[in-house]
Amino acid sequence: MTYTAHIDTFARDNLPPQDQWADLIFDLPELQYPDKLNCAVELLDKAIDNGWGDRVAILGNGIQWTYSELLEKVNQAANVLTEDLGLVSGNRVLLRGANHPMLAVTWFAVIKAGMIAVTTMPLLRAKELGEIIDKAQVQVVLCDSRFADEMQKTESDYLKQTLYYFTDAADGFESHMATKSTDFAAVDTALDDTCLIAFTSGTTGIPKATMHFHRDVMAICDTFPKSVVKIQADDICIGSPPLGFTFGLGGILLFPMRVGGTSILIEKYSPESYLQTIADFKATISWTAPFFYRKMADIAANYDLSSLRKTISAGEALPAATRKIWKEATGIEMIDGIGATELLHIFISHTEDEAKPNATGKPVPGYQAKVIDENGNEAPVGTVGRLAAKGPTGCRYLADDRQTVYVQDGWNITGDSYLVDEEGYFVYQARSDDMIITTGYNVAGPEVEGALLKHDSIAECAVVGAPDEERGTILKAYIVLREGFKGSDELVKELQDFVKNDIAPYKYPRAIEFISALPRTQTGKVQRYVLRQQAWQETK
Ligand code: 3UK
Repeated sequence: MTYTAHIDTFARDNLPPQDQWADLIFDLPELQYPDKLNCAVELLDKAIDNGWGDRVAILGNGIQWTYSELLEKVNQAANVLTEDLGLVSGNRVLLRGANHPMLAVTWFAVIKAGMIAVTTMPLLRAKELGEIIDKAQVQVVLCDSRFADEMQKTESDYLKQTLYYFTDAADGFESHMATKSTDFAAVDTALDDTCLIAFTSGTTGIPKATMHFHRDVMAICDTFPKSVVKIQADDICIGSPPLGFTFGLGGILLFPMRVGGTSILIEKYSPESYLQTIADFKATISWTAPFFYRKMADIAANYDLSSLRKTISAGEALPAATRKIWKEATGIEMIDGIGATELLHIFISHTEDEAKPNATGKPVPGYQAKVIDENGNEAPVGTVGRLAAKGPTGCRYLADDRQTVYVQDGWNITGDSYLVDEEGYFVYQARSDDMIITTGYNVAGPEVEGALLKHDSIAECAVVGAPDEERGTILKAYIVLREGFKGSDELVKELQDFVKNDIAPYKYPRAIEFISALPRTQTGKVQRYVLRQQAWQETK
């Protein structure tokens, strides 16, 4: 660690000590990057050098920009940051907005200017925004004016200025941009200068900020999407996750841009509008969460999805039943992959040919993974333990004691319980905190959910441990029914018998409650702790 382009050294000063990092592996030829590397230049300026200037880079919300057009806007925005806002390399700029081509402009501008993009979820409230700004010591916010309310309520001593886009006000971001040159000389950052601070969607405590280098951004573009998805120059990517969630950032924006493809950025989708957008823009690769595919499977037949060739599911485990109905509805074998904010993107997955129901797959080329027991030793085949992974990207929390919880012995410990089967596939069990101990057995809620989801009546469900006077803890299923079904004692009995027929009988849910929707995080994950709390309160 010698060269840095950062004038403001905050990020470098707050990296965890290097002996607390995960081991980094760069043995693939495609992961050899020069010491000076700016990922915005690699993804945008180099696209023009590659002759892709006239190809469509970004579509959506009534906009269609070629790579050349996008570059000009990015350069203008970068000039605003340095000339009008007086920012210098290494400063942090928080980006707040819905998925939209303009959000991509701000992302590239900040990074091209050697600053650090702090990406956020659009639904965050003032309190959460304040915590993020304090933690990353953010100087400037670029905000979609439609999300101004909570921004204006946000307090922090670090924040110097907020600039809004999509506003008629004379000092809006676009009016600044309009006065600027369409040329901008990128800052020559080091490959290990931080360019992105992404907050985890953790449910408790102060949010954790993960720091990612220019090299990390390139590494995720050059591994999973190339070797597993096999993304190509004519691919058009669609996805629902916000760009504030690295699943969306990579899949919808960075991966297509790495190969000269097209990104569709639209702010909000229903299952219907997502399918319609695939048809309208002839999208070829889709990135979203398992429950969203499940909802779409029911209505997919009504849309022309002939352009679609790859569908990627991540964020939560993909139940076998969802894989099956999606394939029946579209003919496409789903690609499941586990990723994490700490590792930036997906590190275990499989190609369509290698798909195996209920298995996440094998380490993505460039990554290594294993399952370990309580002592940190590799667990025998078929034995549940903790997932450990490493590769070209890895966890670096900004000034956070929890670094030594996530990284142990050079491995990233994701907090997931997994097993490796006889064929070397990694099979997800549960978040380690969500394993349920009932009458002496260890049960993974998702296995029971997987059994329930095979029943026609169920739209989605979650299984948690609930208190029981006699048995200590029992399994309780919270179930959302498909349209046309009604909860009843008979259906409860039918579902319980259905599960007992599919998996070991002790895993059946002794309690079942029908609810209208599952509580979810903004990244689409079921909030099992909310249901757990609910179950405990109900029995009090
Ligand atoms: C869970 C999965 C089973 C798992 C993410 C793709 O989800 C992402 O990042 P987060 O930091 O959460 C990480 C945790 O989510 N998970 C994700 N994918 C799967 N569990 N099967 C899966 N396929 O508990 C993991 O530890 O929000 C996903 C790309 C980038 C991401 N940041």
